[in-house]
Amino acid sequence: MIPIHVLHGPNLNLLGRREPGIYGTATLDDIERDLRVRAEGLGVALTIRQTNHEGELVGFVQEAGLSGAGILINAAAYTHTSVALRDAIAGSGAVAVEVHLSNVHAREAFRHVSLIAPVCAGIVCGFGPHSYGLGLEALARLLRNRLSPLPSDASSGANSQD
Ligand code: CA2
Repeated sequence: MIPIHVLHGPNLNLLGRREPGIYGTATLDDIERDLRVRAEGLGVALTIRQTNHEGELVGFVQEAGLSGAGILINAAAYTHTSVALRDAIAGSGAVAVEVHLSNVHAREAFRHVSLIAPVCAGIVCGFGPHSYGLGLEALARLLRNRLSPLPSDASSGANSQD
């Protein structure tokens, strides 16, 4: 099984209960259910965590790195503010994929900047809860390819198996 830690940042515990106009009606439990079904098909072992605290999120990233897991992260507001989180991802050695429910680039200018994007393998945003599923599939593929690269990938350094 491929280990992946799904990390949700601040206020995402309110998902589905407030601001449905922006973030939809799905709750974190709904997202977890969908991810667990997908994970089974992908051969992924999931650990899922949410916190409202920056330091705790940094700790979750460190734990994922130390355990050799990949990271699927919606850092919420810390995406745009946290150098500590960026340093944690960079230092963890983990392959990370950034996800967002909303299309952050279609929103306020301060959401256009992600401090963690440069240390993530890729970003999925704008597809609501489906962003997580897409991110999980992409991350699982990257990690599987890392564990057993196709011969054609050996010299190219490419991530894709397509
Ligand atoms: O679109 C996303 O997934 C965001 O990461 C959500 C963050 C926001 O700061 C990012 O710019 C984009 C906000 C999460 C707050 O979630 C709430 C859910 C329901 C009610 C209130 C907040």
